[in-house]
Amino acid sequence: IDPTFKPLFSTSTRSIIFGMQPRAVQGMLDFDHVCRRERPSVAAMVYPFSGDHTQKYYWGSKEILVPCYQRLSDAIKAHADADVVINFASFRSAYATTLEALQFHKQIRTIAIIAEGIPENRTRDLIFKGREVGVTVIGPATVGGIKPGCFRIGNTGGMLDNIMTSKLYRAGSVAYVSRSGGMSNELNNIISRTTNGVYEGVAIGGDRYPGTTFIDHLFRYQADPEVKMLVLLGEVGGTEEYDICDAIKSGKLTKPLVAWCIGTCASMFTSEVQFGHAGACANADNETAVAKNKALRDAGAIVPSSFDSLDTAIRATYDQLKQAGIIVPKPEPPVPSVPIDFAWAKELGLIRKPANFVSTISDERGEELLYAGMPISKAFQDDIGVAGVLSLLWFKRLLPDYACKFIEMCLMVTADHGPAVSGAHNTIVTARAGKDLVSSLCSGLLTIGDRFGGALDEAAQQFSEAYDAGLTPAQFVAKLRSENKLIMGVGHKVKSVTNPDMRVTIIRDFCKKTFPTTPLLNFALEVEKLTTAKKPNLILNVDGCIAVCMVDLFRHSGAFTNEEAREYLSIGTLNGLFVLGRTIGFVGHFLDQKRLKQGLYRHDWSDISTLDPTKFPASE
Ligand code: Q5B
Repeated sequence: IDPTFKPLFSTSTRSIIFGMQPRAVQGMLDFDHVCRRERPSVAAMVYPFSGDHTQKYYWGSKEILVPCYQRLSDAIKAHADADVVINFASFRSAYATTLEALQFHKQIRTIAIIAEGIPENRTRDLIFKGREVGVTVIGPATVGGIKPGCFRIGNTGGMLDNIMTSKLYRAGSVAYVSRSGGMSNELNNIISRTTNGVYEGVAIGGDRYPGTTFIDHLFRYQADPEVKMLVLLGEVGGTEEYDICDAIKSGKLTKPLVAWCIGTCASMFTSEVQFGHAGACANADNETAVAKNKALRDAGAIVPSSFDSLDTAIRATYDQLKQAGIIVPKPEPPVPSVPIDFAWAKELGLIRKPANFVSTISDERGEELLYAGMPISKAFQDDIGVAGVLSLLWFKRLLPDYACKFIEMCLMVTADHGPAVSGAHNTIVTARAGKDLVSSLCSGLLTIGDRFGGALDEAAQQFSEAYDAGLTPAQFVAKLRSENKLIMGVGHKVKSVTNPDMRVTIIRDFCKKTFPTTPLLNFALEVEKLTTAKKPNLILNVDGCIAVCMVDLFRHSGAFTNEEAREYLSIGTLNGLFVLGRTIGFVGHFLDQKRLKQGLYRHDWSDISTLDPTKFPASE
């Protein structure tokens, strides 16, 4: 037993994560939680492309803030208890960032480099410099490593369900080395099924020149009194395994070692095979998996006849150590509770929760945007136009062609009515006050109401109630007059019998021609005859005409039930047509004013009658 031995990782190990890797950080914190660590293993993150800030993560079911620094040096200085750097930098910048981390070798004992594809000369330089200053470099091209119950490097061990299944939340007695994350997961699984579990596992990385080699870690395990047996999962390529043979033969490695090098199938190929890892290719006979397995067996390692019997060999070795009293399994701790992310639990069908929002008109969650169930590509294939889209999003159904045409015409005729109307005027004044498009547009839109452009819904109500009640046009006019109410949808400031509104003519004639029937429009036109007889400007105006035609559409197109027709009138649908149409004009007025570089508008005094209240009291 080496009294100076200090494990690389413990329950208090803290790390600094280089790179924006929120999933890996959360994975480490989740691992900490199931290991019942007192403090998070992630002390800080470093991300050069944003200023210093904090990020929110889960700690169990609570939330915590993890600091994120722009500079690695700042993170290391601010977190003196962190002695591990997990470097997620890309293959382009991993060399430079690892060099920087190595400068802090008085504090940083371990650096894990995750990136694949770092040029070999650079890696060798890092290995040399790491050894010079006594820093353990794990990787590159690795997932890292894991010490159950203590510390997890990045994504090692996979998702939390895998961690739980392989019981990596508490320590066993078996330590392993492998090349990669996939091989490590395989060992986590095998060891958890055949022994009292993993004590520690490191994946040294798939490159030809790993920062630390199999033997470096096996020597660590040899020195660690808690490790009772060793497992090696090597592969074709490289000669690292021969160092292990030498160590066994020289008595430096005495703990039982179960070993297997994968890639024995390479001999079945007529030419040399490059397997998935950069280093997984035999450049000489002694680099083949077959040769290395034989050498390991000859040296005294326990080498099964094939990978398929690796588990049997591990189990047999473990059982012997147990029988000999070298391994005394500890009582199994209770399985820790695992908080599951809401989204994941929902996907698994484990939870349900009433939604706060219900939406039935569009859905962008799938591969393609849907408008009321219609894929956007179909909307274009079928050329449904803007009015078709409106009918899907407002009424959740595609209306017949004539109805879509009618809606499109409504948008066209209401698009603008010159700069003098109240809404356009306000848009223009707002634009000239230097405001932006949305503010200027809103200023105009907020002008829409009972008197200006917003009479459609009430007009539809008034006319349909009278018609449904069986009133004659004259009775309707008299009734509203007796109630001192204006007839909504009737009257115009400039249009009149002698100066007819072409917009109304267009809409009226189209509906009469194409709609199945237009009883409410007919009724409104009879009303118009009476009102214009009193005053020529009391015409059925654009609001009124669109409103009554829309009621005829709701009631007689066959696309709506009676109940739906009633509902659309009662919830205030029709003003939407004017709002939508006139938005086109208001945006136009905004752009016009900006193009003309019009300055701040100030109303002329001559156009304001300013009265002195002391001379002209309101009461007079
Ligand atoms: N009288 C539109 O009024 C206007 C009467 C009425 C019975 C009526 C007025 C009105 C109902 C609301 C409505 C939409 C304010 C209009 C639009 C879009 C626009 C705008 C644009 C565009 C016009 C004079 C006399 C009085 C009143 C009586 C008036 N309206 N009686 N029912 N509806 N209509 N709004 O000309 O006896 O003299 O006291 O409120 O449908 O906004 O182009 O500008 O595209 O942008 O100022 O087309 O009709 O008339 O209010 O001085 O009244 O007529 O009781 O009678 P005027 P007032 P008396 S379309």
